[in-house]
Order: sequence, then C-alpha cells, then structure tokens
Amino acid sequence: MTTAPTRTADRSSAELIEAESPVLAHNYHPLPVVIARAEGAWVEDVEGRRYLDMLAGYSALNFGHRHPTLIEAAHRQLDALTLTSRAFHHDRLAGFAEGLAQLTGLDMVLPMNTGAEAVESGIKVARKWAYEVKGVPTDQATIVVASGNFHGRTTTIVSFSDDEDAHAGFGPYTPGFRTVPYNDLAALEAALDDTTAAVLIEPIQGEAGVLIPDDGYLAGVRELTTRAGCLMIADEIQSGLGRTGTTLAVDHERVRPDVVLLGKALGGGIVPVSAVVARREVMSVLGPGQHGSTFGGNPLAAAVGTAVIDLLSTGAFQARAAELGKILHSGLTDLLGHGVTAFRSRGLWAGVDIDPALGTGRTLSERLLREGILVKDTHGSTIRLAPPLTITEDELTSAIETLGRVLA
Ligand code: IF1
Repeated sequence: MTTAPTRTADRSSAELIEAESPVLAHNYHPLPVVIARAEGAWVEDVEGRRYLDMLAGYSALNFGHRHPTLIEAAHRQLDALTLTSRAFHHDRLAGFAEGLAQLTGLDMVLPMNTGAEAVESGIKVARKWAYEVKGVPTDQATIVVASGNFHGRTTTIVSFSDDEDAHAGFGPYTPGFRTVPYNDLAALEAALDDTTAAVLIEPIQGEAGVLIPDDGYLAGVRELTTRAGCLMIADEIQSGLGRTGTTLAVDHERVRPDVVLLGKALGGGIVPVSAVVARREVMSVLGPGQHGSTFGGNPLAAAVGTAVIDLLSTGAFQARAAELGKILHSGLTDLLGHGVTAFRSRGLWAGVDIDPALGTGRTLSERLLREGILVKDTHGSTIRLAPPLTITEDELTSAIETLGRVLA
C-alpha cells in the first residue's frame, strides 16, 4: 500500500512539478527537470540523472555549484553571525567594501541584495547626484537607456523596458527615461542634454541574446558622458566578475564608468549579494536615512562576497574564462552552417542563433536536456551558453560536441 506523497523530498520529479502548479505563481516556464543536488559544473535531478550546467544561474554560478572555498566561508559565518541590520556595525562589512572598491577601481560601495535593487539604487543615486552636484532642476533628471535592455523586474525598471512581456500591464510607469538604439553613439549623443543624469548601459546585452557592441562603443559612451557632464553607469550584474574573460566587461576597452552595478556571482551562488560601486563624488550624495535595506551588507552576504572577491583578486578565473572562451568560440565557429546561423561570444558567454527550421530555442533546450545538458533559450531561436568558469576543457568540448550532434 503506497502512502500519500508527503511534503518532504521523497516525491518524484513529475510529482514535484505537478505539485507546484496550484500553489506557485506561473511567472516562469521551466524546463522539465527537478534538481536536487549539485557540485561544480554538474547538477543531479531527483531521480539521480546528471546534467552539465551550461547556464550557471544566468552567471550567478561563475564559481560552479557549491565552490568549497565559498561554502566554507558561508559555514564559518553561519556559525558566528548572520544578521545585525545596519542599525549597528558588524565585523565583515569594511573588508567587503574595501575589497570591492579595489576590485573595481572605484571608491565607495552601497551593499544591496538583488540585481534589481542595485539598479534601482544606482538610478536613485544618479538622480540625486544630478540635482545636488550637476544642478539639474528638481524632478527634471533624465536617464538614457538602450533598447533591448534588461535590468530587472521592478516597476521603475520595467518602465523603461521595451520588452512587451516585461512591460505591459504594470503601469502607471516611472517617467524620466529616454531610450536609444544599442551600439549607436550618434543616437546616444543626440539624447544627452542638460537634464541627463546618466547613461545606464549593459556592456554586453545579456537577455537580448548576448549582443556585443562594436569595439569602441564603450569608450565612446565614456567619452560622450564625460563631455556631457553626466554619469556612465555600467550594469555588470550579468557580464561582470570574470564572465567575459576580464573582471568587468568594460575592462575590454579599459573604460572606467562612474558607477558599476554588480550582483549574481557576487553572492557565489549561495546568497543574494549585489552592490552599487561608484566614485566618491557620486556616492557622497547619500546621507543617513536616505537609502537602506534590511539585508543589504549583512554579515553572511559580506563574508561570502569577500570570499568571491578574493577568488577574483588573483585574476585566475578571468584568465581561465578567456582561455576556455577561445575553445568555445572555435567550437561554435565549426557549427556555423551546421544548425548555427550566427553566434556572439566573449569569454565563457555566448548567444547562439539556431536555424529556425530546426526549431526554437526552447525545443533545442528540451532536446539538450535529454542529452544531459542544461541551457536556456532567450528569444526565438537563440540560446545562451554561460557555464561555470570552473568548467573543464573536456566538459566544455563535450558540451559543444553534443550541441553539434543534436543540431545535425
Ligand atoms: C530571471 C538574463 C533575464 C540582469 C542584468 C539586472 C538584473 C539581471 C544585466 C536583475 C537579471 C536574470 C533575471 C533572471 C533571468 C536573468 C535574465 F538576462 F540574465 F537572462 F531575466 F533577462 N541586470 N537577469 O541580467 O537582477 O534582480 O534578477 O537579481 O529569472 O528573471 P535580479
């Protein structure tokens, strides 16, 4: 006689997927896999099947699942102190902020939790800087964003999204944003004026399909914003922290923004950690009581974040992503004309356009799932590849071979 499935994890994948439906908001359409364990680049589902994770939490798992150094830092902090609120100091925050300022080459850190919170905080700081430092008339500040942007899901952020699914149905919208085509310096220049507080840009557009701008674009944004007396804010939440073969994606053009937004991998795939890092003149507009967050900069987040910064401080992960990125690039080049119509890649990050005749990104993701590879489609027939930076050369090569085989 079988007992009714209990709420513990002894239900099958199918039972767990079915159990979610009546009680979980349907704001996702996940692939049919139920993960229960993971280590490094590999995950295991409830039935014990193993998959190579080529998504890595959309770049939140740059150091792989449960990196031992990061887990150790988390365990140590769990056994000491997890939360104080910012009403008091704690012994982990100075080290975290010092390390992040040094890693990014900027001066001051505002610790938050999710990427969207970092973006929202960056928008608030830029507007306040515009009023108090640049002298923009109150409530007149504008921020220029790029079409095809993805910066998160809050009401203000979706206000300037041109993705209908992300935008529709959530009005009334926050004013004060101008949209220009991505990778178009002339259009950007035309949008700048005395009301411009900042340009908010992804150095590489992730959700849009890993769109890499022309060489010189980021340097051009830097030059135009400097000349216009407004801020350059780089959203490195997905592109940063080693993913593209450098610490930040803007490093490829040796550009230093006024503000850098970080998230995802900053939390090591363990806890949500995000941050706004900025020049002193910019961050100094914030005084006591003018911004905050219950969990922002908490001891556990700061301890894990500091361990992440230490992993990145040697440059080894960045170099590894650059090296393995060459294998990814050449492997995808070999697939051009064999199911791949185009691709864009930098470091261990690629957007791969599949011949629509072979199916959508979704059908390919489902097909790869059956082959033991986890990927996720973005739009239409594009899939993104973003494995942990700890993936081995053999694992990467075999993943590319499997992609080629499935496409053939
Ligand atoms: C999901 C993709 C979506 C981001 C950039 C800010 C945020 C993100 C450049 C907000 C978050 C995540 C959200 C995640 C899927 C993934 C994503 F672009 F990475 F593929 F959705 F478009 N800036 N991107 O990429 O960070 O508040 O989520 O911590 O499931 O929505 P968040």
